[in-house]
Amino acid sequence: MVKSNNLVKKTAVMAVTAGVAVGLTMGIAPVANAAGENVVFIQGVKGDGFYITMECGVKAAAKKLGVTTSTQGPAKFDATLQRPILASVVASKPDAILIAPNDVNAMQKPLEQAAKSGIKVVLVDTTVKDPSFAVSQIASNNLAGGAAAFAAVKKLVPDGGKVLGIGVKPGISTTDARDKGFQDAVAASGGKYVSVGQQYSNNEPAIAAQITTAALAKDPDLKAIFASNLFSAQGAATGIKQAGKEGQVVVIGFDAGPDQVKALKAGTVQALIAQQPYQIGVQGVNQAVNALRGLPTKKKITTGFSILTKSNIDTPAGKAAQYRSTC
Ligand code: T6T
Repeated sequence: MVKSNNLVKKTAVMAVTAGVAVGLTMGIAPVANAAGENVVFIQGVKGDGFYITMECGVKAAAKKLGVTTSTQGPAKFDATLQRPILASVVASKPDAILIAPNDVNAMQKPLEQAAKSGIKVVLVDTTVKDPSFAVSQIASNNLAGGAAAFAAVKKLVPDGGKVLGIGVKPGISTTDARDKGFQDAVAASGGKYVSVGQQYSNNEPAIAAQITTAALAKDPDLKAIFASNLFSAQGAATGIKQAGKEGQVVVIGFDAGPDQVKALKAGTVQALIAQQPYQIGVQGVNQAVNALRGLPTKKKITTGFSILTKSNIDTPAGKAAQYRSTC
């Protein structure tokens, strides 16, 4: 059922929309349509440079479109913590929710119910098993990102050898896809590269560091590590340092937070795959607002990524790709 306040706003907006052809052709709701809709952004986890940067994009787009926003996030990347946040946001009856679901299964029903209650739901970054209830999904091509990580390993370790994957935990659509993209590419190398496993940090840098030191003790001839998100990569870099293997084992990390950029510049990490969280936030708000204002929406939007190395990190493009710690 559509909420009544939503209907009132929508009707007011539609009356204005009729005369605003430019916004319609561009597919973005113009500010003249502003009805002060309320959009809530629920992050995957608080204090993560990726979601902080996304929040900056959300705020910028909201300002442009005359929409009010607020942001919340669980203290850990954990559906048992994200579900109650979603429940209280739904109870506050916003017009739209942008959310990075913590788990493909556990967040399915509550999000379906939110959409059924009339709230426009936009999935940003992560998704769920059946996202058909969502207005739009905006994310990187994570499978391709994992394959790109392997391409970087191939370039830096041309003779092949043992490689390790460090992910977050099974059930997260993004990191699962990156891990698969990487491991599938390793398997397709015809034995030149051999995976010594796919392990999980639970988004804890300390666990990723332990995994790294233990893996190096077990396989001293390990050639490369792919850490598929910010905190796993941060921990992998720490583990490499603790083992005194800086520059001897190639580390490819997903994401480009300040700490990871530091590790790249220091030579502990050799390449970073930077996503476009700011753009994901902007597009997320655009899609939510379009849905609320009766304008066309896109079911799926794929944002890009770039590979950062020591040689391009200080170029204007390299600088622009880095994540923010504040807006
Ligand atoms: O890599 C991002 C995000 O894309 C992923 O879904 C979860 O981890 C991050 O937020 C980085 O910490």
